[in-house]
Amino acid sequence: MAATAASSSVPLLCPYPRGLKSQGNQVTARTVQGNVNCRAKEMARPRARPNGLNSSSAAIGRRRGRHGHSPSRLVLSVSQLKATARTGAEACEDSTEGDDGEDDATIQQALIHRRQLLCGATGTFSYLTSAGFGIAAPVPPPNLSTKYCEAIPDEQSCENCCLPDLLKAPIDFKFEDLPMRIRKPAHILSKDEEYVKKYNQAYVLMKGLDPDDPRSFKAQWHIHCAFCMGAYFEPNNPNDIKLQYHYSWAFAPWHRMYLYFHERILGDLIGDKSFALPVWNWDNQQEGDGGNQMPWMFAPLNFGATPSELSNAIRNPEHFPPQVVRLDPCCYYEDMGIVYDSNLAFMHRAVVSSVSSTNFLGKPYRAGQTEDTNGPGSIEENGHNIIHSWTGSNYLKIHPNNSDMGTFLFTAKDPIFYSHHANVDRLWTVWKSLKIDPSTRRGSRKREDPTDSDFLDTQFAFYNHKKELVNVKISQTLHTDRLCYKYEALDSDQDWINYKFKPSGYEKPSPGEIDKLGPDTVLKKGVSVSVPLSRIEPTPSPGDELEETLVILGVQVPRHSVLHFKVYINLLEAGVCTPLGVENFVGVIAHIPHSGSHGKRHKRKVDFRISIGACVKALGIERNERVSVTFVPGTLSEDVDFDGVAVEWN
Ligand SMILES: [Cu+2]
Repeated sequence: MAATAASSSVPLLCPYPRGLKSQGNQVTARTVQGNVNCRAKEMARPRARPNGLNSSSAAIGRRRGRHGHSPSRLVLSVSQLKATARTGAEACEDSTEGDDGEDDATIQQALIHRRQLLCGATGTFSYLTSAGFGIAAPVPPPNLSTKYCEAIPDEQSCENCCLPDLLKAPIDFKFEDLPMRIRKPAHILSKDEEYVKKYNQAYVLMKGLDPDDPRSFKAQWHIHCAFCMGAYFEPNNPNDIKLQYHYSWAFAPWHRMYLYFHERILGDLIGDKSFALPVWNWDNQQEGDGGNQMPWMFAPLNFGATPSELSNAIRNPEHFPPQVVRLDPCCYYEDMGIVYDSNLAFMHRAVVSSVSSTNFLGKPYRAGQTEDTNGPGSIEENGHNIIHSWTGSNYLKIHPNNSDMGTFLFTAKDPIFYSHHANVDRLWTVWKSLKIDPSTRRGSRKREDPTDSDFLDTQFAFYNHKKELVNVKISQTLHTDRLCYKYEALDSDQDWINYKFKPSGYEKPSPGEIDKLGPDTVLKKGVSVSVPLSRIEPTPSPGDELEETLVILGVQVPRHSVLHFKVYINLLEAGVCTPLGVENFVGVIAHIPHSGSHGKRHKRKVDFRISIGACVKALGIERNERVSVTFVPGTLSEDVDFDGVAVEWN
């Protein structure tokens, strides 16, 4: 059944596209215009690594050997522990790096942390298995030298996503002294002529910059392309691992800082330090408000700008305003009441029903980890992915798979991307502010960012508005007020936060019916498939404070095509047009195509996670040992196998 995408799974590796100068091992990135012929020729890459960006990960990487396993992984020196033990609670003015000044207590904390990892203590055992090895470290920042970047072998364009290399040493990020910038809804700002003209002018100037300038629009979209498509090698790692900031806990903080620097560059170009990006709050279902439509400011004509620099030719014309966003990817409901209601139910499950950081932000991403061993959180897997696909065009053969917005490679070429991601970033702040906990039995668990030092000390690199290369630690990204921006409070959030699910009207399946289910584990377009799920609680604790998670094991996600399915508990009758507002609905899984995979295999095996505690509580089946799980596939270009289902308490 893999025939559909067979042509795109050919290991096409681009030679240096026209427009790139090869100088021995040095490759200088220059503009690549239009389509470039790709040939199946492997690109030469230097084996040498840049020096010492993160000595601890280098040392650990060496010990781990080629496959990431080594009996000596239990042995950590004190200096390595120091390097991985920072807790990241840094002051605004003091964002300096280094190992000095850390006391024994911190080291002790790291020792305890490591011991927990190795012993599988409650809540951290999944880290061990998800990383694929026992000892890890924070992901070091990329070295943006073109020597350590590889062209992306896209079938159509052979796009080179490498960023301009200004041969500058990175500086550490420091919080800036800026006015507090308020990011407001795009549909409201679309009526503000002064704002739209200013925003448009910022893109006129950005698009006018030389592509070798890291502030240029091309360089800006290449940032996303580089770190979603695997252009850069992880520094100090001998295993040819590519950096990937999607599918894990790195997703939200990396995109936050991507937007932060993008916004600062736009503001600097128009001389306005108070400039703030607009927020496309597609979660807003208030009828007639326009929040859940493509905002008008991104249309081709705007207040005399022809064409507007905020527009983009490659979008789905069937979704232009006044068409409303549809977050259920499986059914085209005729009744608009069901569309709005399903959108609210979807948002509730994605943001409110996910309580643990693992389920909301994603699984850990540590040094030496490949994209195959991590897992996305609901912040990425749900509205984020659905809106990407919904916005992109599915009409252009040369840009298939809902390009530009719906494909990893081209998505940031559309200015609407940054406004969409501002909403994703906003939802992270809303999630952290929520006091209600519908998912655990006790109902009092707080929503918190991970406190693991591998999360806090992971670093990213971006160019700032002065063309300086800046390394940022995740610990510096966690509070928007420290970054001098915030989001306007929106009433429409309450509609989905306080959403009440309704009974389906169907009888729950009997134990006998559940026992007869399975063993079919293939997702076929438009065909529901039900499997039994054994809910074994952890002992001795009865799981009162733990979040119950459905893990869909080993889903063989086709890299190059769209995959959408929705999931229901104890509702064997669930079908393509079963609304999301029934209390049996637990979540949606959506995948964005990932064209160009450096000749890797065509499918990526992923464990997906969905919080089911709130649904189980509402259905009153907390004590049932077996329940049914029904998968309802929507868009699928081919059949998708998965290994099975399991419950995890985290
Ligand atoms: Cu992204």
